[in-house]
Amino acid sequence: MVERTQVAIVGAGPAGLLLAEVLRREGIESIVLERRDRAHVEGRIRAGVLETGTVEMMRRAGAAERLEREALIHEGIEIAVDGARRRIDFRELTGASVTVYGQTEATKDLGERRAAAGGRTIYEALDVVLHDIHSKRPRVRFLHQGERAEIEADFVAGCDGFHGVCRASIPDDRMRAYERVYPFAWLGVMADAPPPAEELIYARHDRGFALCSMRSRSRSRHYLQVSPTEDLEAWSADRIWSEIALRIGDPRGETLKTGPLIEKSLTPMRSFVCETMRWGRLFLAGDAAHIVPPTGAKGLNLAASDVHYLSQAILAFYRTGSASELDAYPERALARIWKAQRFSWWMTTMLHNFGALDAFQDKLGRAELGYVLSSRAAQTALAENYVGLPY
Ligand code: FAS
Ligand code: PHB
Repeated sequence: MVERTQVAIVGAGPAGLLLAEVLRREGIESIVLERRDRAHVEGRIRAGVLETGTVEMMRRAGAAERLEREALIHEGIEIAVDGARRRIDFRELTGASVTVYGQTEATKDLGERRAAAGGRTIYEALDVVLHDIHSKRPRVRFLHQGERAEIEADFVAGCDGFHGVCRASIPDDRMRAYERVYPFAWLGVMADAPPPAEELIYARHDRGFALCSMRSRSRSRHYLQVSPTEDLEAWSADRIWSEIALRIGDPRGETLKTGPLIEKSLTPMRSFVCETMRWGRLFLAGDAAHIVPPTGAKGLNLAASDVHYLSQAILAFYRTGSASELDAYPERALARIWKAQRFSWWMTTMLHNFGALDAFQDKLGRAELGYVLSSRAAQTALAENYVGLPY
């Protein structure tokens, strides 16, 4: 059975659903194909900090109502160095703030919005394969409930994340990609415990990096720098809590409130950019094209800015018949992607311990942090990038 639509979107993560809903509200049809079931997609724990631009994109998708009611607005962050805490005042330095709201919740809101509006999302769409991607009628074949099916469209949006099929459908010798892998990972936990401070705490310590973040005033999200091959079983709840307390400068655990852990995971740290964001009528957006280490809180926000540029280009094509904005999409998106890559690499190298792995880099990171905490100009640069550079 062949179904016809304007845009076939592969992946129902934040990039795919945001694109689908922004386009739908502008009268552009799409079908979203997602390999996993809806509960799995909406249950994944990932990012938690939204730039102003991402909140605006959620509004353009008509999915910001709950976010506007429940999200926390943060006007700064704290940085702890060997236990001493300093605040970076975003409001004072840039006039802007960030929004703390779980990616899980944002994905749920987008999924509900799309279902309520009758938008077509096919979950558990397996074996997705792209065909005729250089023709005017690209097709996507897949298996659904044991049946072979096919979608014919004008364009295919590859929003299927780092391990998806869309980027993999670009021949290696035609793809320009850049990568850096970091010699550490993040042990992340979600806990039913109030956060230790009103705002996020980024900590640099001889024992390694730590981050105290949150999803609400009663639910915390914490991260610890560990080795990429760390055995999570070796980390009991007590060990995790005492290590966080040590690294944020609260060795006796006076400010860190503990509670039951509801999730524990290991996140590898890499920087990756595929500059070939367009291959015929295939356009990549989000993690399908780029990965940032989460230290700069840019992953989800870059997916949103890609969707901003791609939706504009697709709208211009249907409104004017001109493909010029589609041709310009990779360059426009990459200009912002590389700036966010630089910021994420900078935050990562400044706040993580390279130890004996790269002692010189370790010294540089400490010197960089010392400079940031002593210079208003450097704090303004950090704040400008953290709240989000303009689209
Ligand atoms: P996603 O990966 O979210 O979504 C892609 C979707 O495509 C998935 O639903 C997948 O099932 C589907 N898919 C894949 N292959 C398919 C196929 N063949 N056919 C059909 N569907 C397919 N960012 C932060 O700022 N802070 C964090 O703490 C943070 N933690 C993270 C932890 C992890 C483990 C990961 C992977 C990322 C994390 N990120 C974090 C970054 C994260 O927020 C991503 O940038 C964001 O999820 C990107 O969204 P999408 O591009 O939609 O990709
Ligand atoms: C999170 O809340 O999950 C989070 C916040 C800031 C980061 C990374 C992760 O830099």
